[in-house]
Amino acid sequence: VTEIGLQQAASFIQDHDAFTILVHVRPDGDAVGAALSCAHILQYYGKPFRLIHEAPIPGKYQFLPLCDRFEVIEQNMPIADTVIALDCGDDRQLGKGIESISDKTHVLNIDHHRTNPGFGTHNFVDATAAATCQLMYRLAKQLQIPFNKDLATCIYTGLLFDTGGFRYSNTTEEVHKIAAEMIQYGVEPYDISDRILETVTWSQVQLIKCCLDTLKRDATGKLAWIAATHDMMERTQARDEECEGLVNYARNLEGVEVGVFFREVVGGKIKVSLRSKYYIDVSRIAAAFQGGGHARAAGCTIEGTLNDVMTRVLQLVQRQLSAKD
Ligand SMILES: [Mn+2]
Repeated sequence: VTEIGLQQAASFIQDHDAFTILVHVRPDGDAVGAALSCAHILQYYGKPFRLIHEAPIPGKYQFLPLCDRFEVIEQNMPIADTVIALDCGDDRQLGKGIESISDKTHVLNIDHHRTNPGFGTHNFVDATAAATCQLMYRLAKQLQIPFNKDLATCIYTGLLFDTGGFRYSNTTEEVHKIAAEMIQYGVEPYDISDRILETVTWSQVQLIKCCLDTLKRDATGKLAWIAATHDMMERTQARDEECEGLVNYARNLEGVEVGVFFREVVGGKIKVSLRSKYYIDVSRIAAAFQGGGHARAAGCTIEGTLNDVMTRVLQLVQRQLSAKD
């Protein structure tokens, strides 16, 4: 694994000519914000770029400047010479995007997941960053890109999203300082929070109603979980990304240390989201099931039935919890 610093990441952009920008599957505010920040940087240099994804970007991010440049390619991803992969904890997170990478592709991996194995040819990974957009900010500064409202809006969106509206444990002085600077460039904090964090769709609320019926906690009260079945997704017509935040109904319960969300996905698999409050490193639990993430927010996808996967994951979490008693 070649770890590179900020200066070398900047050189990577200066030294290459045409870029393909990739983000993780089911992109979130940080992934889309980072991709579009990157697009703005390349645009400033007049360097051609493509934003490629296997599925359409969720509607709530469409207001972000340059989001219309995303191309949906479901089949035959074009092989790229130079890729910038953003906010991808590992190369499986690239989904079909991985098909655009050959042995000859130069890959700059910019990320902040502590479980990132360094899958790029160049890896600019800083797990102390709250968001990949925080790294994009540093990169833009290093490259002396003049900030404007568009670039600032993309960076601010990533910071806002990955800190849960400046509330999570990754909210630092640097995060607030960058956010304040972005506001100086014209970012409208209320407009972005309303779009990204506050607005819920009707189908999302119908799904929340169903899922709340599944909310349970263990005898210690330190572990709680919630689930969404195929049937619930179908009945409510909710899209995948509308499951975002459901894990917090488990996590936010008073006395709970670890909250878990289970969702049936296609192919007999269960997607698991883990959140913790103070002392359990959920990225380790996710890693035990070939997943990854951060200390307080992680995830994995496990083969098996809902009940089977629940038992396996909850047992492991309980073991971690009792080891800390
Ligand atoms: Mn992120």
